[in-house]
Amino acid sequence: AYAPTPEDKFSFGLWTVGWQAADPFGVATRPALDPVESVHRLAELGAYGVTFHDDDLLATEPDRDKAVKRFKAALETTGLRVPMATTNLFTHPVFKDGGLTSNDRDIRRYALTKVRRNLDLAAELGAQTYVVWGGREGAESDAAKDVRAALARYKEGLDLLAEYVVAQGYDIRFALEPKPNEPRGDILLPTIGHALGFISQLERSELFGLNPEVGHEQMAGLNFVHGIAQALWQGKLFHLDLNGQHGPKYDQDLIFGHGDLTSAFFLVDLLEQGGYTGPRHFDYKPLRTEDPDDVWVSAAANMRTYLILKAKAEAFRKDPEVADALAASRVPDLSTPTLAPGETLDDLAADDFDVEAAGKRGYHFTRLNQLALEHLLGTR
Ligand code: 3MF
Ligand code: MG
Ligand code: MG
Ligand code: MG
Repeated sequence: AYAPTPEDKFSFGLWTVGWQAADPFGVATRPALDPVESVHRLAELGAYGVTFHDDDLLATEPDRDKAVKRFKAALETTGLRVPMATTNLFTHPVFKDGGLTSNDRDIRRYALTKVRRNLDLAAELGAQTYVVWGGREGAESDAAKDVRAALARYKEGLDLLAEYVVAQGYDIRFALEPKPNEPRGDILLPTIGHALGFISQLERSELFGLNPEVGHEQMAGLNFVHGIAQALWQGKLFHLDLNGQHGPKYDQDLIFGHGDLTSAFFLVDLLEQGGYTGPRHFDYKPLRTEDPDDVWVSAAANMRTYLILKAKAEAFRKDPEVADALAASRVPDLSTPTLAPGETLDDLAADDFDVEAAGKRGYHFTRLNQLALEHLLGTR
């Protein structure tokens, strides 16, 4: 049981299993990993897809053409798909003040060219989602960045890239990935809400959605399940980054479920019954303490945890006592429109409503939440 298959649509970034674990205080603890090995190992573990930044392909082969050729051959042999690709606009010193929103115009022009080159490869490999994480688009000082101008340049860049995708006839949509901070003191588009608001300003807003990451919202103290629900409701959940985080602190990128487990349970419940059909993509980091073999133990753990939570969520939804508790809490009633067809606000004035009595009614949410916890803990 809980053995992943490609039908589960699990995917991993090359940069996740390939992370060498250098951090701000220490050097790498693991050797560079050949992307070809990652493709083979992920396929053996039952994954469906692999995703990459342009530069991830160069981890062990500096010649881009050769690296792409070897990567394609590995995809061919294993049948692994590339559902998503993205651009590294954060590692090289040239991007220290951002890519699409750097104060330096030459750098903004170079960033656009770098994205375009990898968009061509993404299209060739059949990726339908192109993620934009603006990790260096931000500032440490409010004097250093004209945020309104930066947003205008962000829009200019994304409008140009969308225009390019349409002109080329690519079947690609963009997914913006919000993050509040790290590596910049403050990053533009810090949360799901900011990103949704920004998308409404883009010329081809229908081509833009989100790639929310569990840990990024939790770093901002926000409820990830609520954020995902709103993205789904607005038709903007194009992709997502699953991982784990323990509250507001540095970006931990723990294995999925190894952070806030209750939130992970309700997230899987929402994804499985909320109409999300895209990849279940993991953006995590194998712990710095782990050796090269442990890396694959950690990759497998992400998928296994997801499948266990999926089974738990299904059991929760099928439990007659849960159905009873949901009804007692009037959860299903929220789906009933507040006015009946044909009614107007005027009709409400005629309601015979006892405010005092209604104010005394309890919602019994404690019983409902305890039932959820007991399913999660395995006692039901
Ligand atoms: C950083 C991230 C990024 C993005 C990636 C695009 C390096 O916190 O989450 O990972 O996910 O650039 O998918
Ligand atoms: Mg991240
Ligand atoms: Mg993270
Ligand atoms: Mg991410």
